[in-house]
Amino acid sequence: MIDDTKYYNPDIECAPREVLSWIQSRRLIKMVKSCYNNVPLYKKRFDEMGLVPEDIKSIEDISKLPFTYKDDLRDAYPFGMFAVPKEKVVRIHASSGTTGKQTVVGYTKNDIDVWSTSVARAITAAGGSKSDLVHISYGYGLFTGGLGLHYGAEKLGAVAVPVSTGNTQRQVTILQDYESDIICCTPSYALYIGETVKEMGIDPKSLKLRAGIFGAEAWSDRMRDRIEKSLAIKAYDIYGLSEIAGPGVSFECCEQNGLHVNEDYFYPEIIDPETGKPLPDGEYGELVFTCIGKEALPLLRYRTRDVCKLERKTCSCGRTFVKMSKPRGRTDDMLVIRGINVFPSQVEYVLLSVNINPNYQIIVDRKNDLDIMEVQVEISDNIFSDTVKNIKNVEHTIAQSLQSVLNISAKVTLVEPNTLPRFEGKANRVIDKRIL
Ligand code: DLL
Repeated sequence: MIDDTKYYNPDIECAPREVLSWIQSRRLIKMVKSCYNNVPLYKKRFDEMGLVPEDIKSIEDISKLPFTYKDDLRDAYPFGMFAVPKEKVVRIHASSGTTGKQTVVGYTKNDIDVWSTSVARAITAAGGSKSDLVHISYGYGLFTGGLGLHYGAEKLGAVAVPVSTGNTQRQVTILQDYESDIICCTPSYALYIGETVKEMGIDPKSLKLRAGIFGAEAWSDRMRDRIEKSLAIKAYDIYGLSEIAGPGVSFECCEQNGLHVNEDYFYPEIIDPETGKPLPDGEYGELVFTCIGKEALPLLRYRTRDVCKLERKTCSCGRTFVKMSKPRGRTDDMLVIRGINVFPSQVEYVLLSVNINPNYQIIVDRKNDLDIMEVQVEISDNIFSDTVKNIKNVEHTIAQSLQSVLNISAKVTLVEPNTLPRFEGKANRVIDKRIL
């Protein structure tokens, strides 16, 4: 007997695999027809490949389909890949566009329902219910974080508190006064809110808060420990991207070990980013999604550039949805320093492993044709007031750990408390002077 207080849609979330495959096949067939008939780019790609919609008979045929790239959306800016007329579109969002032209995404009424349902499942998996107050500190606006969590909380029947980002002391006061049960924001902002709780002299255990739903950027399990301690909560991961829907494409359950993909709506594959060939479960590669439940922007095999792996074991929570590992980072976040691949998340890992809060900045430069990397690390008051010798020791320890994890030497500079930027949204910790 399924305990349906643990799931938002128990029949789907715990469905036998054959049932899921059947749903996926039916939806894929419909989606492929819509793409071919309504999106000129897809018609062109199919024609070039000699493919017709009738070639797709089940989900097994997915690898016959062409890929879609971020540049396809940019080329069609703003609405050129929409598969429905404007009268059917009820919402627009857009990606931040920090690495080029924005990508604009659209939703029909039904798409908003699919998305809100996905987020309602995520909040339920983090232990949320109708009786909870959900404090939302993701940004509201074209970014999908704020409104995504907001509609999900309302769909569930919980109380959505649309605080958005900024004014961190006020955030803490609201958490205290409203007695919020769940907080949603980026993990970097959660850490900052935790610091502010401490600075305000508040015991985190005195807050009613019991869970946090954090995503929009890569974060490690050590970072999870840090956040859980500083806010006295359980911290759950939520993943998503605007092109596919927004937050809620996948989410963590009570195991806190991998994210269940809402695969009745978003079908995942892992491919080798170089060859484009599908990789087996358990191998790291690029995550690719096909929207199988969306109307306005039904993307086929969208290349996310996120690096992770899939696992299809039964989960103790009872869900049968495939799990993806926490994304390690993005292929385009990766720095190549003296030929070695470095992800900012590895620096975070090193700092947490030597018990230092991950407030850091990576500065990459080139001198005499040689790449150099400096990691500036902000440390706590007690270390900073220490002797110069001790400071040098801490710098040395960090540099050694960086060397062993990254296989690259980096200059480590400790900086005074509260001097590096804090982030209310996605953190941007890299200054690459080679490309400025
Ligand atoms: O970041 C949607 C979102 C909002 C997800 C709030 C979770 C919470 P975009 O701005 O389009 O959408 O950025 C998508 O962010 O391809 C990943 O590289 C990264 N990302 C999102 N969630 C996670 C996560 C939103 N949990 C891009 N872990 C994605 C690691 C994440 N990276």
